[in-house]
Amino acid sequence: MITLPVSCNKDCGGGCPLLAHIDKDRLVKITNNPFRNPYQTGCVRGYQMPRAVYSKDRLKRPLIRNGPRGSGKFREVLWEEALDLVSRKLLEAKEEHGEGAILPLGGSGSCTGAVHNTALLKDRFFGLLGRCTRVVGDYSEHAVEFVKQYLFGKAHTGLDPGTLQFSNLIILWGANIADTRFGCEMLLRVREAKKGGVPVIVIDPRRTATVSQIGSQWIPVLPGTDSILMAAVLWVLMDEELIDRDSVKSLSYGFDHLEGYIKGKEDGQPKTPEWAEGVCRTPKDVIRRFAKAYGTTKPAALIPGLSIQRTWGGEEPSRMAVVLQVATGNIGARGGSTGSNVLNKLPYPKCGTIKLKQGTKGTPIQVYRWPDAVIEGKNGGYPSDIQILYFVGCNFLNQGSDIHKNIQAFNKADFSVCHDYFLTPTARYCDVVLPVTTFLEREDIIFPRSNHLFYSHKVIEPLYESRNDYDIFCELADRAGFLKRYTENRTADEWVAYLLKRSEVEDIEQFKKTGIYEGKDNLRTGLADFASDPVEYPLNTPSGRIEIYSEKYKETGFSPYPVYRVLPADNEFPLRLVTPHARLRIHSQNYNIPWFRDRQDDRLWMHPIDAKKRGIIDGDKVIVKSRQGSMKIEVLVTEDIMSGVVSACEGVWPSFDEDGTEINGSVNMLTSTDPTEPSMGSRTHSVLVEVSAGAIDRDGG
Ligand SMILES: Nc1nc2c(c(=O)[nH]1)N[C@H]1C(S)=C(S)[C@@H](COP(=O)(O)OP(=O)(O)OC[C@H]3O[C@@H](n4cnc5c(=O)[nH]c(N)nc54)[C@H](O)[C@@H]3O)O[C@H]1N2
Ligand SMILES: Nc1nc2c(c(=O)[nH]1)N[C@H]1C(S)=C(S)[C@@H](COP(=O)(O)OP(=O)(O)OC[C@H]3O[C@@H](n4cnc5c(=O)[nH]c(N)nc54)[C@H](O)[C@@H]3O)O[C@H]1N2
Ligand SMILES: [Mo]
Repeated sequence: MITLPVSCNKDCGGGCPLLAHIDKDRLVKITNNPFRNPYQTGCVRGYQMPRAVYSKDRLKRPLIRNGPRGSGKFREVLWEEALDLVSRKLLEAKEEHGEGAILPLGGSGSCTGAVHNTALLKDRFFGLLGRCTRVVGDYSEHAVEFVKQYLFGKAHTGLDPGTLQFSNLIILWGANIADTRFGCEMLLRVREAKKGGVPVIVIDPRRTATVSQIGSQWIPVLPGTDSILMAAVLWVLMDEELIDRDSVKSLSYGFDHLEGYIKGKEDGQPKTPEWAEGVCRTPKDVIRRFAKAYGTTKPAALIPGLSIQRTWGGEEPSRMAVVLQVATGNIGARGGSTGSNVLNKLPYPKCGTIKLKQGTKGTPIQVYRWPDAVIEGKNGGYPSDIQILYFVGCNFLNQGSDIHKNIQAFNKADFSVCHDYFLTPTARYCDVVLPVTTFLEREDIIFPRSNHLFYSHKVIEPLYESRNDYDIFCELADRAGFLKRYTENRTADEWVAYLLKRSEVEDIEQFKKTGIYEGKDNLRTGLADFASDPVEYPLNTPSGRIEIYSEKYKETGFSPYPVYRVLPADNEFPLRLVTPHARLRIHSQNYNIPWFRDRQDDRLWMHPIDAKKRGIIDGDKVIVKSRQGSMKIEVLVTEDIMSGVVSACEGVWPSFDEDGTEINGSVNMLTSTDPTEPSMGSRTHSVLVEVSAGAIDRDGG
């Protein structure tokens, strides 16, 4: 048995330091890396990765479709045939069709590596090829990244999780870190703080694993109404004179505008806890107690999840959370936070990645609207008529909002290609599917969400005929005549060696042996310099301070300071659906592997009051409908969710019965590609639905 350090090159944001155990060229298990610090633990998705690697469903050879789209009928072909076809189609599109005829999508499949990074490799290839439609934005954090530039300019807003040992209060606002991780240290750091007597508060429509595992306080809030709850917290802070006026004055610009709004000077409505309770359903006394504790306990780390901004109007809580940290004097303080995206990384140890050679030009489309851009094209006001869809490391048929629309987009395109290691719902609709390696079949340097680099060894040879994305793009670049520009004469392994040599890692052998390189300071707080001396270290905003009021933001057509904005109710669809991330999946990954599927709770959570009203009992199969579509799903009746809200995890692969009804509970049947504005980000947690017992399939009746 030999052991080698590895690290998940996956999109859950963990990137944990792990150890692969190999016996006779076979990967037998994965455990924690013994050289890690005690807070850096992996999770079941990493430990159980051998189940994905050796799954019987792994794609073995390239596939070319020979049945209707989506039928799953393909013939296995030799690499030469598949690559020649893909290359011919790309070059034809380039010559015969207009600018933007090719739409490259994806990148989250492997996204933490320096070389085997599906975002970087894809962009490098298509930048050199040309004729592509430029895509901007992302599904994860677009609204918060959008507002951040107005609030802070370019500053980093992350924190090193070790700084939580200095917090006296931790607020997880729509963040379910027991399941979604937010870096491999966050959970144990928060748990340790709680054990040491620090209160941890979770604000979520569901009583999540984070609440039960950490033993924290649960404050329920209706989804998409966080801006209301935040406004009421500000009202109490003002009313109780708990605003840190020094912090407000030295660090921010325009607080007075917001203060007028909170007090009701603009619209005659003071944003009191009584008012807030009517909309966000958090009890007024809870709001008051929470605000007082928050205003009197320093330092307080407000850690917002990304969920609060994947909502309609999600820009507002993303701005208001920062105001809360300014108002309570927690910006830049060790043990505090900026109140903004904690995944917005602080600088890494110096180490390069494979880079873009040439960017794609032209008017961009927003990724959230990709199917609309394909279906509507220039006639619909989009910049191009798209002929070719090219997916690398994503499952957007499933993960993009509105599956019906995504299928329509596939049917509109002339040709579609996918690189993956499974025949995902996206791959099933493609014309050509190219089998790729997993991270365990190649060397890479991994960037986790902390001041570390991890080394991830190749622990087994590529299975079957799978190839690295890098090598696939090399073949296509060769056929298109720009191989040297793509590779700069380096193989993938030579790239890893080249980047390491130029990195700050001095003892490369040691790094490969332990798998862990630690940067100099692991107790950094975003905006610490600025907060310590805002004159010496101003932000690059017009005022040099945090812009609570922004003239530039006003140009978007929305309020220059944060206000509450809530999706209007719809009587036909009275329930609010949230679609959180599943503990045992990374989005849609692992759904096809029985071990994970059997252990993942993929039921629709529903409160007993809502169930009773509809004659639904625990275990029933029900129909969930929205304006976009419908799906069938089993119900879990539970008090762990607020009444008026239902929840089902994203990432389930769809399957349809003879009538065309989706029967697995694949939530993007219900979501819409109408984005939140002005950022144009996703709003997958703002879905209005109705649930009916119409399809009840009860034993004996
Ligand atoms: N296991 C696992 N971990 C992951 C991922 C994964 O797929 N699986 N994906 C990774 C990626 S790419 C991302 S972007 C992040 C996503 O990170 P998040 O967006 O933070 O994760 P979610 O699970 O969508 O939501 C977190 C919690 O917010 C609650 N919530 C939903 N809507 C609202 C709301 O309007 N207000 C409040 N206060 N709470 C709300 C949900 O009930 C849920 O418990 O997770 C990363 N980590
Ligand atoms: N309703 C709803 N929908 C959502 C969300 C939500 O909260 N609710 N969350 C959204 C968010 S935040 C995100 S980030 C997106 C994610 O959406 P996707 O990016 O589509 O996520 P995955 O399902 O993880 O798809 C990644 C694919 O890449 C493949 N893969 C893994 N490694 C490699 C590799 O090295 N090379 C190649 N070529 N392929 C590889 C995997 O097998 C998998 O099929 O989903 C979004 N969709
Ligand atoms: Mo994401």
